[in-house]
Amino acid sequence: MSGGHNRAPCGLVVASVVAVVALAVGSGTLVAAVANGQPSPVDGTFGAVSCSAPTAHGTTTEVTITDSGNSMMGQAPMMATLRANPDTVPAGQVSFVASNRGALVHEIVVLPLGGDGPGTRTTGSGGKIDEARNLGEASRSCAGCSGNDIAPGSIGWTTMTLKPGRYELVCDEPWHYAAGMFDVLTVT
Ligand SMILES: [Cu+2]
Repeated sequence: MSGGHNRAPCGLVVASVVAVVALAVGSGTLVAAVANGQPSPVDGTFGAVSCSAPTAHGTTTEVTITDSGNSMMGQAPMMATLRANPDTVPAGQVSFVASNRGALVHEIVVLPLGGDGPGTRTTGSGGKIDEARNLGEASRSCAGCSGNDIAPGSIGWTTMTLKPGRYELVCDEPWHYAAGMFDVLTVT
């Protein structure tokens, strides 16, 4: 245990120190990205991530997030993708490890799939969807559970118990869902 601190909002105790593991590094700027749990920006390191998730509980699905920066109008990400692999897992504990390999901040939120199918949620005036049925989320940089967002070049993670069914993994940063940042996870 980590001495009773760093208890994440979703109830999991996360490690107080996350090892810095550089993957696929093509740039010398990606060093010491995690200090005191505060990741620093890793500009210019597209595709790289600056930390690794702890050993996950249950079945792990890796969620890869990419983008090509903001549009010129600045309101929506370009070529933003969110893909879970595998996208079918057995019921029970499921861990999501989300790697932000884009240039923008992202997150993943797990919601029951709506009856109209993926990508059909209504986007409000602020570019956000209704998260009232949020089952859990990964939205911290190099840390578990719920926070503000996952910085570029960082990993966020969370674990939850899921019943059989279909779920939608979404990024609910403003206008990201509308730009196509969702994927379906099937729990069998
Ligand atoms: Cu996003």
